[in-house]
Amino acid sequence: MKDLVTLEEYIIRAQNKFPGATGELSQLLRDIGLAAKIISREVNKAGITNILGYEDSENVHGESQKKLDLFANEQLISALSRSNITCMVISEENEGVVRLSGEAGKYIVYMDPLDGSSNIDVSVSIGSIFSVYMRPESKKKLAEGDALQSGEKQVAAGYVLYGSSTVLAYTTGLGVRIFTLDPSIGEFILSHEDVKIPEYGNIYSADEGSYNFWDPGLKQYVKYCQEIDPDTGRPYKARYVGCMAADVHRTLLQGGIFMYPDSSKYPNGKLRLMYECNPLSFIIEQAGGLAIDGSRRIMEIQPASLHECTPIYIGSRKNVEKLREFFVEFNTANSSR
Ligand code: AHM
Ligand code: MG
Repeated sequence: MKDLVTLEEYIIRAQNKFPGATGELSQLLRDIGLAAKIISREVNKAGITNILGYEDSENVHGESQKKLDLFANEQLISALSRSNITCMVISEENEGVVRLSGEAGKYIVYMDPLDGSSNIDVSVSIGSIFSVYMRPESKKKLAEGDALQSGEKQVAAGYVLYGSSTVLAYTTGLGVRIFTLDPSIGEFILSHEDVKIPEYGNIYSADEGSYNFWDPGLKQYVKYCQEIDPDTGRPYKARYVGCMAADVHRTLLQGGIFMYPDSSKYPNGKLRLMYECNPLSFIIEQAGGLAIDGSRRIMEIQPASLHECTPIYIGSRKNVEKLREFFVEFNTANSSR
């Protein structure tokens, strides 16, 4: 029988390879792993407890929050408070920064505690996404602006996907690994080491219902995906879960492209740069793929605010490069959509 490696063991082994490491980032990842197990348990029983349904409050984007969103937010914040190594958390569910008691803590964490929440009521996959930055060293008291760092400065990022099984994927800039939760023993077990995204895939993923709001370049690219050409594996298959963590997870393993564009409906896209696009771009780039906003690398964008949105096109290198060709050819500076 294959040796099983748990998330905890793996993180400790990885840390031991760096003699000077303080172990703080390892602790932070283990804390997130613990919160993920608690959230996973709750997600699985959401249908049979009164946790399902709307809480009487709205988040910063004016969306009604569901109980499970609040539960996930609380669990992650409480897990990150345990070790005094995180000084602030920025969450989709909190308008401002959440300052933790370990004010001197070394790390700033961004998170989307429950991604794809409209899937909860219909028992479809949901996720949690996280992104970790260092606090600026020289500063004793941090201002909100200190959290506005580009994605290139991430020291770790990952997601948890509560799907037909619960998986946790993370990177610290040395490749991507995926762990799968064995609920019978309550442990995340290493299932994929050094994951590489296929350099080309035949799946495209976008909310095509919004086609008429799109720019010409994207419309033409989607037509290209649908053309019949066996040599390039077209027509592609269309898949769209409505949970970015799930759509990107499939893209990571099977290749292809996930797109959430800017449009006349969402002039800056809908997905959030700091806790959706940057962490998933870090994962995909570490696996050999690409993530752009149409022209720039997502991780090079300098954020101006905590909750800002960006368009995103993310996936296999060859698919993203092909899409970029369509943008160059068909989009003009003032394209009428
Ligand atoms: P959420 O984090 O508030 O649940 O929303 C983000 C989600 C993404 O996971 C997903 O890709 C997108 O919103 C779906 O949006 P749409 O319903 O416009 O297709
Ligand atoms: Mg989300």
